[in-house]
Amino acid sequence: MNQALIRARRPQRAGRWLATALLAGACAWAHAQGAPEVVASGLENPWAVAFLPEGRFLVTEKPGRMRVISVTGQRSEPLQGLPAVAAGGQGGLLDVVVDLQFARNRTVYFCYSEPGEGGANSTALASAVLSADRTRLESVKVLFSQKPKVASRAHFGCRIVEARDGTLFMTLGDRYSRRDDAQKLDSHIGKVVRVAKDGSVPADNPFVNRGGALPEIWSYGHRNGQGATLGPDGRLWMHEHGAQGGDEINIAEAGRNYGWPVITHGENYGGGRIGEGTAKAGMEQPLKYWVPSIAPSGMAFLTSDRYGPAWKGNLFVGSLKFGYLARLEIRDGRVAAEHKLLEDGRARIRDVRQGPDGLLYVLTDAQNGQLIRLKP
Ligand SMILES: [Ca+2]
Repeated sequence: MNQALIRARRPQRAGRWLATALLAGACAWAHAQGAPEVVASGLENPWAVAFLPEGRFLVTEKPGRMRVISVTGQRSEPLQGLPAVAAGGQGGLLDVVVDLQFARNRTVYFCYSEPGEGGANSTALASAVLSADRTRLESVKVLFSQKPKVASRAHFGCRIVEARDGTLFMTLGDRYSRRDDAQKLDSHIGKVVRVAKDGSVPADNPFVNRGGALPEIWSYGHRNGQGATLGPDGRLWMHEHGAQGGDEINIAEAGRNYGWPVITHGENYGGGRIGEGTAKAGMEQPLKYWVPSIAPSGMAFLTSDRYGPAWKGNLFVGSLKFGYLARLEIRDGRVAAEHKLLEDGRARIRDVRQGPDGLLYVLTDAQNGQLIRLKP
C-alpha cells in the first residue's frame, strides 16, 4: 500500500476509532442496565417470589415460611396457616404464585415437600386464600399430591404455572433415587402434571383415557424441573437439571416424552453413560442444553419494554451453580444466544420473575438471601 493511500485512509481510521469509542461508551452505559438493586435482605434460602397488587411481595423460604415483603423491603412475620412441610435437603416450602384474578379472589397456589409415613415425602400443590390483612393463609386445600411418596431429600421439582385456560401446571422431579419411574405412566415421578384449580383433572389431559396411566400427567421423562413459565406463545416453557451436564430447556407439550433417563446430553456424576445416548425416536430433543450444567432455577420471559428492545422477549434463567442470570435470546422458538448477568454477584440465583411494573426480580439462595430488582 503506498503512502498516499495510507494518509488518505487515516481519517477513515480515526472515524472508526471514534465509532469504537462511542460503542464502548454505549456498552458501558448499557452495562448499568440489569445492575442489581437490593429490595430486601435477611431471607433464609428464599425459593420463590410472587407479586401482590398493592406492590408488596410474597416470598417463600425453603425451611417452611412464607412472608410478605413491603414496598420498602420490610419482612413480615411468617404467615400463619401453612400445612406441615418436610423441610430438609432440597425439600421445604418451594414455589408460590398468585392467581391471575388475585385482586378479586386473594387466592394463591404454593407447593412444598409434603411429609408422609416413615420419612417418606413427595411434592404437593395447595391453594389458599391470603387474608385481607396479609397475615395468614385461610381455606388451605391440597389440590394434588405426588404418588408415590419416597424417602428422599432431593428432586422435588415444584414450579407452578397457571395456563391461559386457568388450569395449573406443576413440575415434579424424579426424587433422585427413582429415575426409571420418569418413564412410567402409573407414577407421578419425573412428570409435569396439570390440574384444575379445584384439584380435579381436566378432561382434555392427554392420558385420561389410557388404562394404567395417572390422569394428572401432562408430560413425562423429566428429571427435575425447577423453572417453568408460560411463554408468550401460551405454551409451558420449562427447564430441568441434568445429571453431570445436560441441563435442558423444553416446551412441555401434552403427552410428550422428554426422554429422561433413556436419553440425555449428560452423564452420571463421576462419569459413565446414562441410558441409550442422546436421541431416540419418540422422545423430544431439548431446545437447548448446557454442558457443563449451570444448575438452573427460576424462569421468566421478559414481555415489558422496560429494558429496551434488545431484552424484550428474552428468556431469563437463574444459575445456582455459577451464580449468574442467563439472558437468552429466543428466535423462531429456539435459543439463539446466551448472555450472562449478575456474574459478579457470585450468589446462587434461585428465582427470576417479571413484576407487574415490568421489571425483573431475582432471589438469591443463601442463609441471608436477597430479593433483587434489576435496573432498567
Ligand atoms: Ca430430555
